[in-house]
Amino acid sequence: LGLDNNANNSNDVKLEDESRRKFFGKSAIIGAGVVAAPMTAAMFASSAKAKAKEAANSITVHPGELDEYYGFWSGGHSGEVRIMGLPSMRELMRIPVFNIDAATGWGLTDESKRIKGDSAHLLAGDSHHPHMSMTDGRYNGKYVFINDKANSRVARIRCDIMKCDKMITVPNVQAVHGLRVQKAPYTKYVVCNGEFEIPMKNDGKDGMRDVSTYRSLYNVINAETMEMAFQVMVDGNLDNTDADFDGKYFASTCYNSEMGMNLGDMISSERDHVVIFSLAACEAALKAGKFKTYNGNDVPVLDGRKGSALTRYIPVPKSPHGLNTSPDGKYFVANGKLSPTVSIIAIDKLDDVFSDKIKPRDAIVAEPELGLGPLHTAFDNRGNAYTTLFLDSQIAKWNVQDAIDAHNGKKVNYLRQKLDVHYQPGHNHTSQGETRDTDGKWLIALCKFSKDRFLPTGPLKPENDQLIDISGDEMKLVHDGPAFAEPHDCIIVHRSKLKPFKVWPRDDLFFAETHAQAKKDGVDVYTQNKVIRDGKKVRVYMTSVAPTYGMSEFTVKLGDEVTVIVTNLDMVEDVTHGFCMTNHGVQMEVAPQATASITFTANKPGVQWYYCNWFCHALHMEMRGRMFVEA
Ligand code: CUK
Ligand code: CUA
Repeated sequence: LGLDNNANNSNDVKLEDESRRKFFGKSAIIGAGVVAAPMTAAMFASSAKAKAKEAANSITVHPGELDEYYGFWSGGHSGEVRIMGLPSMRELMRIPVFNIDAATGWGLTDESKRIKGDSAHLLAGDSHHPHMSMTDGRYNGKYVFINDKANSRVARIRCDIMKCDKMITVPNVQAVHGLRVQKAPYTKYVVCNGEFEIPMKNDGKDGMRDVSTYRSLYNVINAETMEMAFQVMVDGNLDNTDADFDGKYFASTCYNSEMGMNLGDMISSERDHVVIFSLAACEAALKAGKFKTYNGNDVPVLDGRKGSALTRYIPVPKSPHGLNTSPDGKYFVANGKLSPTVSIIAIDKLDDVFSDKIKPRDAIVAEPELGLGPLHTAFDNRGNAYTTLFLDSQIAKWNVQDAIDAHNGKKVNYLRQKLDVHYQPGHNHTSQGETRDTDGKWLIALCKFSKDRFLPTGPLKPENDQLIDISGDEMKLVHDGPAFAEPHDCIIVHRSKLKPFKVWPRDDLFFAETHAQAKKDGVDVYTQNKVIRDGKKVRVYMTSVAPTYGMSEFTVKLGDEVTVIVTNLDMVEDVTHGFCMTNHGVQMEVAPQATASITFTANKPGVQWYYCNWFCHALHMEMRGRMFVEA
């Protein structure tokens, strides 16, 4: 969506109003194809500083105090997920998922490679949409799911340990984008969109240039086993998705119903659509065996193309983007992107759409005009919606019922306020806003550009995650938060929903396979320090108690495949040790009561020191030992 990357390419700090005017003067031209609304001076008249002072909600979290909310932020093409504290906006932790991480050893340790499975060799990823499992439309604190657009993967984070514990590569599709969870009665399924169209038989043989063989699939994953449940073939591609609060319907936006292969073709028709999926119809088709399989895997693929009983296609203005369910469970809101509108779909009309009593378009109860480039919408608990306007760099606050009344001819202004944000917001999210517990306190705008908002950091600049107080009648911008590439989406979860462990349970499944290997080797990891030779493979079991490893030296032969298994016996919260083998690119974290292992080839002769790389004790520097590598 980089429609205006070159505007205002200057390090000069300008008066906010002046630089905004320049910026919009240009973007109104570059954003051609969109109806340009003139920006009035009044729209820019706000003084952010004064507004922040009047804010009702305090963002101050004094030293020693804890935040009220956990935020789960996606990390975009950094491949990770971040945990934020709100309202302080302090970054509390990073959860490496689709990337590799030197501090924790994610992607390097045997445990993380097992979790990554068939994609363990991939070092990069692009995480977009973090969403927590729910029970009856409320966060249940169990899992956070996240997609990898770059490598068509979906991962799960266990919220008790705040680590990724499952990962799956979705077959038959390319680029898994929009992701949500089933909200009710509970998260049985994780749903996600296949974005890029590909031939169903994508084997590089004949026909890969024949677009008529290209398809996109809707992907339904069992949340507990993290295995594919089924897929649904659709017409057009798929972008973003969301679920209702009844456990009946899912909805996805499609921006390329043309199946165009270049920009011009993708935006050629005036309308694209929202696909509605009936879960009951899909499950019935699955039960009746009405599916096919492709590419040698056994994932059932249902046919949900136009005319099927599984889906309905609701025409909307071309190239919609975000899809958001209002927390009262009444509406799906499809965000216009190229159209200055959002399309409000009444969920209680969908039964009639499926039984063909009404036409798909008749489910749309309003299409309010909000501004330029609507991408995503969030909701409070007072019937208001907050839509990001990418091109206008604003949040439009509007009232859903008023928009419907206006659509029906009533003289009412549904727009409540437009707030400048800095700049180009993508996703936004309200506190608990995708659940029945939406509380109308905070709104986050994830701005794609920061430009002049922070000290300049060279040509590459951070993004800007802005915190907005929405508790009063007026939105108030209260905090600018620089963020490294690239939070797409976030959720804000009340801290009462989460009960993370303080130390690892010794029988945790995360390292169960490592413990099973130890058992086979006859080693008790909690009491023994032992070297097991198995041909050219050597397994080195050692304990750690600050500030020593249970083993201060071991010997291997040049070329041996060495696995070091460390079990941290420290019980004290936060006394994490590490293991680093110098000269081998080997590093990992071993938190209290955990077992962690890492495998490498001993390809350097002589003395190689290993040491603890997580600061643990006054004698942390002394926590080391020697590996003798015999040539
Ligand atoms: S997408 Cu990035 S701004 Cu992947 Cu949810 Cu809309
Ligand atoms: Cu153990 Cu540092």
